[in-house]
Amino acid sequence: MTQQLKVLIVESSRLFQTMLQDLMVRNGFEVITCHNAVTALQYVQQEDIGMVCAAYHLEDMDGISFTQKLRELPKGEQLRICLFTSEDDQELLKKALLAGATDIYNKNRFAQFVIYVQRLAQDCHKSIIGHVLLIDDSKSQRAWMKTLLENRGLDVDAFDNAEDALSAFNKHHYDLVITDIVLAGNMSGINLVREIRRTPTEKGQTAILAVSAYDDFSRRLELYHLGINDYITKPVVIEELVYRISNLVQISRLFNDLVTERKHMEKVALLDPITELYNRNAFDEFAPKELATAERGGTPFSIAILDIDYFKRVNDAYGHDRGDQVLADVGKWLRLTRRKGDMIFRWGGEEFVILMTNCKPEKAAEVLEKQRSRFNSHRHGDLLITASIGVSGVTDYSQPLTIVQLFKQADKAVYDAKGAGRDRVCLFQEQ
Ligand code: GH3
Ligand code: MG
Ligand code: MG
Repeated sequence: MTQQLKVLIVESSRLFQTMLQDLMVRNGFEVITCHNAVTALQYVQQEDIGMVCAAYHLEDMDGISFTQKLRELPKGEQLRICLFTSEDDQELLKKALLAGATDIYNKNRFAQFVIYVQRLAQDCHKSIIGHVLLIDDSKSQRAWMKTLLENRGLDVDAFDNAEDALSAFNKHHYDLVITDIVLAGNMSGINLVREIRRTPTEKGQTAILAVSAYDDFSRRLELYHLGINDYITKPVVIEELVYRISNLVQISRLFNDLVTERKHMEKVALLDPITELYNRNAFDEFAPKELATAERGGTPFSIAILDIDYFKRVNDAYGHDRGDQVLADVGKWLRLTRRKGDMIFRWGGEEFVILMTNCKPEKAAEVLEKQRSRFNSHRHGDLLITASIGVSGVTDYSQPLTIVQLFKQADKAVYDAKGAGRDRVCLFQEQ
């Protein structure tokens, strides 16, 4: 997976050479052709060849010796070597692979090779989307790596020291951190990894690829222990590096998508779609905590239940959709008129719950009475809607109540308000 893969075709059959050449050019690769192994070996040394496609039987050498000679060249290790034969000889196949051939193809099943080349082309020309933080104190290495990554489509911020990189890390979102281990400045790559993993937010999970010139086993283990995702030794094999980076960036982006999705799901699970207020799940989640906080701080805490009067009639007279619109309107109205810090929930049906922290029940009733009179003068389209409200609360925690007990008290007060003629606020009274 280099920027522009240069392919050397070594084949004495003119027909097969043309077939291979056409295939490569169609898939966007640059091609050089020759007829024999000796010329091919010279080309590999002079040109920046990434892949060799050669006939198994060449006029001056067989495929196994040719492969071995290719692998012995300075950049031979990184070559893709594909050999072609017309024979289905398993022994020969095994020998070629042992000699270092990447793969061996049968000329009579050329379609298989076509598929391979198409895949390779997809990989080579695919750009990777992502933001990378690169730290390397060698100027030439840094520039080389930055160019390589940018050529693949990545956005790269490069630094020569961990301190500056860390401040960039805290400011921006990165899909991947690639860090050298020995760095300029006072902070090593190991410390940088440690600092990143210490970050308490999701940022702390950012993928990290460590690069080191010294492949020390215990240091590598320590880095994995600290939480790096991958490790690579210098000098790097470009293809391998790009594959690893591509994998890490893709996994990281998938992970981020998952986190976003999970947050969205959590939000959806706690919200009522009609009124966009918190729902009953949210009440179960937050209300006990709010009460516990009030109890710890010794501050008063009130709970109110608002139940729309004769709501069934709205549905009966105007239809369910209109009923939903009224509910949405009431939700919006409650959100707009609440005291700062009040939490509002749609409990279900036409019932709403309001949690009023730092508010005595008598005060809550007074506030809600004002709200109720304004609520009645607020027209929901051409409809006049009224509501009955029950309030309860605690000021003294010598005999603490649970949120369920408080809710039952407020519900009893709603019942009293309904009994007394509706359209009013009732404070819970012990019988
Ligand atoms: P009351 O004054 O005694 O509270 O009378 P009410 O009609 O408001 O109370 P009741 O409990 O008899 O009826 C509540 C109605 O609320 C019945 C149901 O059709 C309606 N309702 C519950 N949930 C929804 C909803 O999500 N959308 C609509 N449109 N109506 C709902
Ligand atoms: Mg009701
Ligand atoms: Mg009702």
